[in-house]
Amino acid sequence: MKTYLVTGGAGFIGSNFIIYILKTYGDIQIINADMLTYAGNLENLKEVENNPKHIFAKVDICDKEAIGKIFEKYAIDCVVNFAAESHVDRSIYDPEVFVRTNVLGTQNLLNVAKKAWEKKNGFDREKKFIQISTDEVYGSLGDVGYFTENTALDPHSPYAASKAAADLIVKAYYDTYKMPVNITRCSNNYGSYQFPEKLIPLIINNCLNKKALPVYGDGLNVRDWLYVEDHCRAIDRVIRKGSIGEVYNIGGHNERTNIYIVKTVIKYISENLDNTINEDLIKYVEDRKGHDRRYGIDPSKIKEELGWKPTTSFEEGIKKTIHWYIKNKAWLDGIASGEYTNYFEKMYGNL
Ligand code: NAD
Ligand code: TDX
Repeated sequence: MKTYLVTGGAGFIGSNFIIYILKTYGDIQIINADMLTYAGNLENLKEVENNPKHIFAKVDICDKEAIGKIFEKYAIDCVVNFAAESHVDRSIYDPEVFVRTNVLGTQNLLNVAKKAWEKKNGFDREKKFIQISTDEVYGSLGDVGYFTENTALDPHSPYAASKAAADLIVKAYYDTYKMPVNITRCSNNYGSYQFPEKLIPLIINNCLNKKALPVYGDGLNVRDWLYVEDHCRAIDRVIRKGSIGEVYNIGGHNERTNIYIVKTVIKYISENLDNTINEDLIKYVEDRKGHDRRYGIDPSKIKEELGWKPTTSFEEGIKKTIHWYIKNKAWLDGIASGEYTNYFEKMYGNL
């Protein structure tokens, strides 16, 4: 039996990852350390709530003592660090917590893992620290070209800068101590359990509630979209086969403009649920400060070296996703109250 410490496992990608791992393997138990910020939700883990191989601990990754206790109690084989403040717009309003969690939290996890794993003659090669990072650390692309693992880091938002700083600390633990690490940098994810502050679930939620659909700037910024289960399979591949110290970009060449995404959601909902929903709901609003124009991942390395490729096309994934939110409207309604209402009003005013 292997034991993974998954941080941020009550968030969007972390919960999908835990469900994927427990469904796929019988010999892995997961300690899920999540502080349950506004973005953490144990409802995301209903599918595995009675599974004894999922052990939840309400823990802040910055808390040395609490993380230390987890390592004392369990023989952790692998840390998968999803825990983060993850929303660019929130980082523009309030960067401080991004530095605290994303930078200092990652450093704390590295340090506790190092103490537990380091032996006299170095590290046990079976142990691994996986840092879940993002394509945003590379900055923004023009109309051509892609981010490779060798692209220089050039983050723009406070969120992206905090993730880039964390990546560099992880790299330093490899360069200095030869700690067994990998960094993964994935493009925009979409799928079930994504918090409705992010573009796709926000647009779906607003369509379902017949509210205006905010599109920043000219709507022509491009993001490279990956279905969350494909991301989870890629991380699994990196844990099992990734060469120590390496960075792996993850993406599936699914670049779309934001306005294309918004129109796709409207069309699906109009054809399948409510034909009164139409493009009149679109509202162009003030652009995001420092808005990156285009992201595009070159996934050649993970494809060639680890044999991973995405299995869900964008057309299939977006349909599955919209359908999931329609079926799970109660989950959305549960979130879209309280803190979310205040956030929405602060961000979008009276749309
Ligand atoms: P999310 O915001 O949905 O979830 C983050 C989780 O971390 C939440 O459950 C939250 O409670 C927890 N958390 C926050 N601060 C914590 C702390 N101090 N201690 C313990 N737990 C804490 O985020 P997500 O979209 O699932 O992203 C997960 C990771 O993947 C992040 O590191 C993010 O940078 C990265 N990533 C996300 C995307 C994307 O498109 N969503 C793409 C690439 C990389
Ligand atoms: O209301 C909106 N209107 C709009 O036009 C929102 C919320 C977003 N947008 C635009 C901004 C972006 O160009 O849509 C695009 C996607 O925005 P987000 O969903 O906020 O994602 P992004 O900023 O691209 O960052 C995401 O991908 C990389 C995740 O939030 C990060 O955690 C991840 O690292």
